[in-house]
Amino acid sequence: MRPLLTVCAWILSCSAALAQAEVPFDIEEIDRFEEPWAIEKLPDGRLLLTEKRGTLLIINTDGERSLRVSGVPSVVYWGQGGLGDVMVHPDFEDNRFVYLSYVEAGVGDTRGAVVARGTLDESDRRPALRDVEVIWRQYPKQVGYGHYGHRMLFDNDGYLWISSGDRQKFTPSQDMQSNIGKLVRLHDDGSVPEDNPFVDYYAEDPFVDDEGVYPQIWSLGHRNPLGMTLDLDGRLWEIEMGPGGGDELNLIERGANYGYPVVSNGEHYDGRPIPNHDTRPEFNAPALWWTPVISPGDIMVYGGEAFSPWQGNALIAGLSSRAIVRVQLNDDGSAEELERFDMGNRIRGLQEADDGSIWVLEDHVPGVGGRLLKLTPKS
Ligand SMILES: [Ca+2]
Ligand SMILES: [Ca+2]
Repeated sequence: MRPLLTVCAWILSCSAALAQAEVPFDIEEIDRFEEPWAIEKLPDGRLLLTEKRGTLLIINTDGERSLRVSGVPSVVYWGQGGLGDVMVHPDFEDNRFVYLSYVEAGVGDTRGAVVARGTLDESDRRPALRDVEVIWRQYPKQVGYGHYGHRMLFDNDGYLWISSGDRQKFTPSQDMQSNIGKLVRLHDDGSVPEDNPFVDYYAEDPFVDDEGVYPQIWSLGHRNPLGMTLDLDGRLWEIEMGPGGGDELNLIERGANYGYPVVSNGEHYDGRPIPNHDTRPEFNAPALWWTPVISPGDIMVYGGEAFSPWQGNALIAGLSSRAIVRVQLNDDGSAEELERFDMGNRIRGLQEADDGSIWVLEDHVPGVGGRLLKLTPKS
């Protein structure tokens, strides 16, 4: 028979675990969607929302009926691909620029992520994207339907950042003649900044023609980067899905190599080992990594007042972990997980609202679809 004291200790630890899972926010369901992938705030507080099959919606944040935007390019919807991220230009109020990432077909059985820019026209009753132009493409296109990455960000200097996943092909992440498995840094029209780290990479090599994609590259050795964010000091952080184990949070440095597929703190899905980061110090190690995985789908840094203890912390959307993970980002480039809120469903997107409340996107709730939620401090 189990001694009484042990049972009590067991019950106490159970209740402690439950208390930890208690969330400090109220959750309001705003609306339901089909496979929503990304949310972005418009300057007036409304939201843009993408659905993976190829729908762009404008959401009135009081939960009133949303408007479908016409003029969205057709997308390849299969596997992990479809319509992906949405982002507005920092000067959106003047230029009305909206950026979309999505998957397009190539020759034969190939495909790849692209980023397109258009202008949002709301002069009519029905909103439309006009003058849509592809300004960036993953190169080269690949067979398969996974690891597009294709998150976007504008930094405080107005540069456009795109995360480009490894397309489940491993070695392109280390190949400088491919922009796969990289973070790229561009001007807002897709042109390459002259001061990018690898602009002169092949300058001395007579066998490499100079029209490659390598000048776009800012950092390499990434796997499937599904989120980028600036912290309150303007530093760029990125999260990426590891293989079997080894999800990563990385502080991004100019020209750095993050090691994949040479090193990873996870292993191949079939169990074959991948050397860990500490065996190869020439590669940048993650600031924080997870085994078992959290499956990070998005990241944001919180800057608001509503959840003031979270100011400066990163919030990470967890897919398989069905959680929001709160992480402290330290001045020395390290990071630590502070707590984890069990949300019960796959979290795909996070966006801070003007009042400091937080928009949360669940991409698949069984029997329901996807949901847009709003988190506000517990009343
Ligand atoms: Ca790595
Ligand atoms: Ca390993």
